[in-house]
Parts: sequence; C-alpha cells; structure tokens
Amino acid sequence: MAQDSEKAELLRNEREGVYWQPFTANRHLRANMPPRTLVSAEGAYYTTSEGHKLFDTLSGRWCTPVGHAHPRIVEAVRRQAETLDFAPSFQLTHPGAISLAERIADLAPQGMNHVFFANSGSEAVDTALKVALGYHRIKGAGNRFRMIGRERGYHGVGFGGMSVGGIVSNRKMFAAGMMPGVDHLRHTYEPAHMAFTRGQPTWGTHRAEDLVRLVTLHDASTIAAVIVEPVQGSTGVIVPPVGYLQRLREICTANGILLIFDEVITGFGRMGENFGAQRFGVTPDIITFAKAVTNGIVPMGGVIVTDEIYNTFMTGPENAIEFCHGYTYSGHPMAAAVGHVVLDVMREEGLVARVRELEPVLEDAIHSLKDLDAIADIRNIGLTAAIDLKPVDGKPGARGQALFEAALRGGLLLRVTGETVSFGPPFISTAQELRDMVSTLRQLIIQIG
Ligand code: PXG
Ligand code: PLP
Repeated sequence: MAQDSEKAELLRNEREGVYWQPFTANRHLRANMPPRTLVSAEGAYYTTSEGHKLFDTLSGRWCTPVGHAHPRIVEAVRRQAETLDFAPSFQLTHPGAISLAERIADLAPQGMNHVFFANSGSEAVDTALKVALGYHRIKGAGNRFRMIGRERGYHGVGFGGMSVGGIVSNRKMFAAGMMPGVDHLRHTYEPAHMAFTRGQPTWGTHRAEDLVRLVTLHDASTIAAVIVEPVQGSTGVIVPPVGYLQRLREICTANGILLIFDEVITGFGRMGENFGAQRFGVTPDIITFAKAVTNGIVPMGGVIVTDEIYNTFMTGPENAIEFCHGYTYSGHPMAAAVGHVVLDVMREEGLVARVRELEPVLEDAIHSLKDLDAIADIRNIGLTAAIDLKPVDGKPGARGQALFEAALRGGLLLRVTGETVSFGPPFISTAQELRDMVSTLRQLIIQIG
C-alpha cells in the first residue's frame, strides 16, 4: 500500500497529467489524490490509499454486482489464461463464446436468441445502431435511417451513442460529429408530478405519445429505431412511468420501427429480473448489455437480437460475411470465461431473487431520508435508487461535492453528479449493510449542512 501511495505521489509531482483520466476533473483530482486513490477491493468494499474502507454503493460503476475478488472469478481468470488466452473471432471461434451466447440467450425474453459480442456498452450501442440500419437495408427499406433517442439518455461515448444520447455536457463539444437524422423524445422526469415516488410513477405515461409526434414529423418510413434505457441510469435513476414502455412498444410495432432497450445497467439482475424487459413486461427487438455480464472484471458488452433480425441477416451467398462489423476482442476468451462464472455464481447464490428481496429494504431505507430539509427528491426501482439534494443558493453542485468528499472519510464511496447521488449496491449486500449505508448518509448530510 505504501508503494501505491508513493507511486501516486510520484505521478502527482513529477509526471503531472501523463495519465489523462476519463470523465474526470484531472487537475482537481491530482490535487486531491488521497483520499481518492483506490488500492484494493474485496466483496462490497474498497480500500483507499489512506486505509479507509468504503462501502461500494454503486458496484464499481454499476458493474460489480457479485462483489470484488470473488475467489471463483479469480480462479477462472487464471485457468482461462493458461488454456486459451486469446482467440481471433473473425472466421474462427472457440467454445467459451458459443456457450456463453447460448446462456445469455436463455436469460433473454423469448424469441431473442442471437448474441453479438462487443467489449463495452459504447460498442454495444454502436453495434445495435448498425444492426438496425443493416436490417432495414436488407429488407429494402434503406430510407429508414433516422434514430430516435431520448433527452437525458446515456448510451456511451461512441459517435452513435453520443448522437442518440441526451446529456448536453456530453454532446456540446462534439456537435459537429453528430450522426445525421437523429431526434429525441422528451424525458419523463417532472418532479412536480412525481417527487418521492416509490417505484414507477403513475404520472408521465403520455410522454410516450412524443414518439407519435416524431413519427408524424419525420414519417415512419424514415425511422430505423428508437433507443431508450428502460430506467435512465447515468442521469440519476429516472424510473419509467407505468405503461410508458408498453406504449413505446405499441407505437414502434405499428410503424415498423425497431425498439432497442439499452440494458447496460438494467441487464443481468439489477431490476430483480434477468433484464429490464422482463421486469417491465416489454420485449424490445434489440437489447444491449455490458458491465454486470462479467462483473466488470474483464470488459465485455454485446447485443441480443430477435430471431427475425438474425434471420434477415442470414441471407445471400453462404460464404459471404453477412454483417461487416466486429471488434478484435469480440467474444474474448477471458471475458467469456468470466461471464460463465458470473452467471454460475448468480444462479447458485440466487442473486436475482436476492435483488427482489433487497428492493423493499433499499426502498424503505432510502425514502426514510425524506424528512431531511436538504433533500429535494428520492426515487428507486430494483436495486437502484437516487436522491437529489437541494442546491445551496448561488453554488450549484457544492452540496453534492461536499457530501462526496465527506463520504470518502465516512465509509461510503458515493456516485455524485451535480446534486444527484445514485445508488446501485452489490447484489451480495446484506439488508443491514443497506440500512447502515442510509444511516451513514443521513449523518453525513446533516454534517455537511
Ligand atoms: N449505455 C448505458 C445505458 C450505460 O449506462 C453505456 C451505454 C456505455 O457503456 P461503457 O461500457 O462504454 O461505459 C453506459 C455506461 C455512472 C456511469 O456513473 C455510467 C456508465 C458508465 C460509467 C459511469 O452512472 N454507463
Ligand atoms: N485501428 C487500427 C489501425 C486497427 O488495425 C484496428 C483493428 O485491427 C482498429 C483500429 C480497431 O480495433 P478493435 O478491433 O480493437 O476495435
């Protein structure tokens, strides 16, 4: 540990900025490396270079639901590295990727039986958008080129995902690089109508009619796909109103538009079902996944498509490549091996059922903060939740920042953006750990004032 903090010191003092960090205030971070340097992790806890043990309230970045340093994952990584550490996936294959695809398809809604691998959520999203374009083109509808995203949506940082995404700070610097023909649905978050809702709000179903407006404006014959997160995660856990996703499905079906659920956060159990699709009872045409599929240990992402989509691609001469797309590391043997163990552990430890048990525990605990003056809203669904702090006059973001810093020394690793704190604790958390997380949070919120 001493060695790690020495290294950190070196980086700060002598090689400032060599490591240009993603989505980071780099200069601020370098001035504050301790307490922000993480040196080890086990189960549901990180340890910092100062020796503080922090409860991992976001499962890494929504990606480590079965916890850190799981002995079976560690063993699987070692074993796979010894057996087959890399295998090209263009025109060749290996057993781990085939069997993992089968297992993922078995978890997906009925009729979604084909899996294409990528290495991240961003790559999964770009893959899904290309599948949608290719599908329509093969069907003779190449004029369907428009993509519809949603305000406040996050679909990663590729050019495609950025374009359909709806978070302005991620878009404005790159406005010149937006994909053509993209439009956005309105988001569904209106605190005046839904603040402090437990689970799905009843207000806002009508916001799905915004898709009818866009179909009327652009004509259905120009629209390829609609992409939404079942629950908007990155922007701060915006829960879909009752019936909203069903209505999007109806409008897409009626107009020949593909519906893509971006399940990078909601996939693999976080909603108490395998996918958000099952939790909300809506089957899309394409699902994107990443993160939890490998417990975040080896990067992996991918898309699951319907039989109809796959079969549409499987036409033309048999020796021709049907989809000119893929990544060097698609279906990487190390990721596939870890994916298998993660699915084994989830099944054997009953972790998806455990999410269903923990959901009301987290819900009751987090909503108990409602009496605090500093809180503007609390929301939750599955094993996710978010709170919004009221901004201090003239200092937007200051309260969130203060809470994050205080928590680093108070035992919690928080995920704060602006005044929003989002939670996605590991599935292996105990009910007591979730209650303790919230009581620590209460003390910290009172402490920072
Ligand atoms: N789609 C969704 C719905 C996501 O949440 C991506 C795509 C992109 O995945 P990659 O693997 O390319 O990052 C995401 C990622 C946060 C946070 O703090 C969220 C994400 C990534 C990093 C941090 O909420 N979501
Ligand atoms: N750039 C160059 C020069 C490459 O040769 C390749 C892949 O061969 C890529 C980018 C794409 O890399 P990846 O397949 O890891 O996405």
